[in-house]
Amino acid sequence: MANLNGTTSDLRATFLGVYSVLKSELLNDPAFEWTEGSRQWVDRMLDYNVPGGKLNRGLSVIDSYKLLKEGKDLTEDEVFLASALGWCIEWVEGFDSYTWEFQLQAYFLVLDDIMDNSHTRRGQPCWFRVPKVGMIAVNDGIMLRNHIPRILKNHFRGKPYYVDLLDLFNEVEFQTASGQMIDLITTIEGEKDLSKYSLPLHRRIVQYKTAYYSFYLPVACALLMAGENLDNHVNVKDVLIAMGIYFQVQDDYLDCFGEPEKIGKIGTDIEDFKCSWLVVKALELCSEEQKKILFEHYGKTDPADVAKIKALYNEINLQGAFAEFESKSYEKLTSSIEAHPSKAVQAVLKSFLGKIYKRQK
Ligand code: DMA
Ligand code: MG
Ligand code: MG
Ligand code: MG
Repeated sequence: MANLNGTTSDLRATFLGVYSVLKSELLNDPAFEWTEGSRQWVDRMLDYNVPGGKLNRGLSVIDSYKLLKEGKDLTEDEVFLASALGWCIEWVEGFDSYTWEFQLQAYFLVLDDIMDNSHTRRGQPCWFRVPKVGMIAVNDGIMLRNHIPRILKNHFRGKPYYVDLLDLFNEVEFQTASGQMIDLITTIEGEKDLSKYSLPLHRRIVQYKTAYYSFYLPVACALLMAGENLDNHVNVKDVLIAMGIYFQVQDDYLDCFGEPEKIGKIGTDIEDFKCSWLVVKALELCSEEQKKILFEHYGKTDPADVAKIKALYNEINLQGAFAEFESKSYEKLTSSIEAHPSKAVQAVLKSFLGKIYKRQK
């Protein structure tokens, strides 16, 4: 392995090298009698859904770990392990070739796209839309989920923090699945009722479906590797949750106002009757007349209905409301970060915030 403590591009190369190692271990997992066909299927499924792109996400475990070690050079072994954890999160999140994102879990995303009836992800068809894949994608999602504990077992079984690591992934997965559940059951056909949508409900959904996962998980992994007890870092967790909520508001905003070429996906929130930040904010800003339009056209698949909603969003200047939310969130997050006693932890949190502030993708 090249200079492990060198530049970002060295790190990226190392990180990709670790992916190859992990993949080849999974494709030769002794718990299964592999055939040519089954090995090829998993190989292609992994390459389609897991890596690609900027890799900021998984790299953030290495970055965070390094910052926690206050810049001390990492050993080859430490870099490998931090990368392996980074990849577990990618497995969990998937990697968006165009976005920085943590599209939570390759596995959550493969399933999310089925449930949200989405068309594209990372500028290519969603995995379940690939010819011959279809609903096999459901089992592929389960497969991706099962790869995580296998990677952890292969590389962390002897570590003092192994149990905590397993527990962390389990907790966060439960929280994410619960968030996905409340995201989905608010949209049940025949029970669509915009009057139940509010900022507190939105906050609850996004905290669970996105925040634990995308922000708390990588930092918590780095903290465990650094020998820390997570119970002593509740304030770090709180800041990361707040950041995750801000991140999902951006995702909601980009679903409607982002450029599909940049975000790599075409929004479906209006059609899906999602409790998006945009519709919640619109309900707050609308006149009684405008509310009628919202109630009549939100959650319909006809492009004419969608266009009415988008025109209304423009009329009430939702873009302006979002810009205001964005700068306020940035200020609040910055001051809670600066209140943290450890400079190393501050650096981890600031690097996360810097990566997402005003993101276009
Ligand atoms: C993201 O919700 C949450 C999970 C757990 C995938 P989403 O459906 O808004 O994500 P996306 O916009 O990427 O489909
Ligand atoms: Mg989705
Ligand atoms: Mg979804
Ligand atoms: Mg979205």
